[in-house]
Amino acid sequence: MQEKFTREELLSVLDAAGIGGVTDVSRYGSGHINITFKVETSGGKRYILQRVNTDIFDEAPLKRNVMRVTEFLKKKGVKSLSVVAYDSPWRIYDFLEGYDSRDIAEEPRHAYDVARAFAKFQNDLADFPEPRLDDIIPKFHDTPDRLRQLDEAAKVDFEGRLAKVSSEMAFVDRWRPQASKIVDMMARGEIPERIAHNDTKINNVLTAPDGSAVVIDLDTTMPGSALFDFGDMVRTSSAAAAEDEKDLSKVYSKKDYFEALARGYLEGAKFLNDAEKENLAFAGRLSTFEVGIRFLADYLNGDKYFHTAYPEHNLVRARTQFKMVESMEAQRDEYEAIVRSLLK
Ligand code: ADP
Ligand code: GN1
Ligand code: MG
Repeated sequence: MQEKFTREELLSVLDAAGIGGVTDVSRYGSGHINITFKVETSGGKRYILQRVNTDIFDEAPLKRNVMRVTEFLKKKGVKSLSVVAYDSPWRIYDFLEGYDSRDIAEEPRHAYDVARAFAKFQNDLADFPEPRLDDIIPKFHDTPDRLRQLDEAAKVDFEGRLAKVSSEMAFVDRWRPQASKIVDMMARGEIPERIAHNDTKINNVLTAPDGSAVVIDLDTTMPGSALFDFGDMVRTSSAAAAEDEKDLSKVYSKKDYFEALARGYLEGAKFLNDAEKENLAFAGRLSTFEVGIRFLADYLNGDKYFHTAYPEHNLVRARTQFKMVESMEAQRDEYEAIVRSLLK
């Protein structure tokens, strides 16, 4: 996908949306998928300008879903992304002022706020009207299918990278038997399909010091499972280090942050059934494993999906994910006990 745009191109997109007096347009945030800019104007009003990743997203259904979700939330009086213009593949949102975006939780309170925000988001969308939202990326959280994609990528073996990942592939093989648990439970009807966010990483929610929060990055809001939403919160909001930390001794899942997440989520998500509640801690491990195999597959494919800053970036990310899974496995009994005690 085209990554570089001239100032003139960006200004003409803004101009077409009636935005003038632009004093600065610069790359912003650390999302891995779209190209995001912060726009400053002379009047002080700020915007987010985004170039949607059309290699990944089908533009028409994406726009339809995002417009439907934002309009539905607006009618309910729920603060959400406010769309200023959407002329695919470009879109402009009001800059959400007064909130912080972070890649890592710095105190348990941040994890608690994230979990409350996503639980509320799922509640707010529980009565979303027909027709069903489009499956923007089919099989997005189908972990066995993600394994199949990894096996395909191993055959691509871009620049002989497979030889460098034998210990990671061995880790994947040890984990394979557990990979289908959530999709199997969904197929059996034990876990319901819900409108989920599907990408609940910590930088997809903006929080304010008073605990208020706004859920953003609505591109994957579609039918899914509450468990993958909780799982990805554990992956990112209990992590002691960044997703791409090279020093694995710094990478682990923090128990007090997990406790804050589970508490916040269970306080907000009163709709969960028993099967969902029983699998919350497992979902943390599985979601983290799933993102790990996606990074590894992208590495073996030659870095075609996630934005990367250097050649080994996806491999570094895969390693941190697998280290996080190991850390959660080492604390498995404690994490299960935390959830049980919160449910009493
Ligand atoms: P990607 O799909 O690439 O992850 P996001 O929609 O998550 O893109 O945007 C990337 C980052 O930009 C977010 O993590 C957040 O920090 C920032 N951001 C996005 N939308 C807004 C907004 N309306 N106001 C303030 N910051 C925003
Ligand atoms: C991507 O778009 P972003 O950076 O918020 C990805 C998620 C991954 C995440 C890993 C549409 O999220 O699924 O879990 O990277 N989004 C998409 O950091 O694939
Ligand atoms: Mg994002």
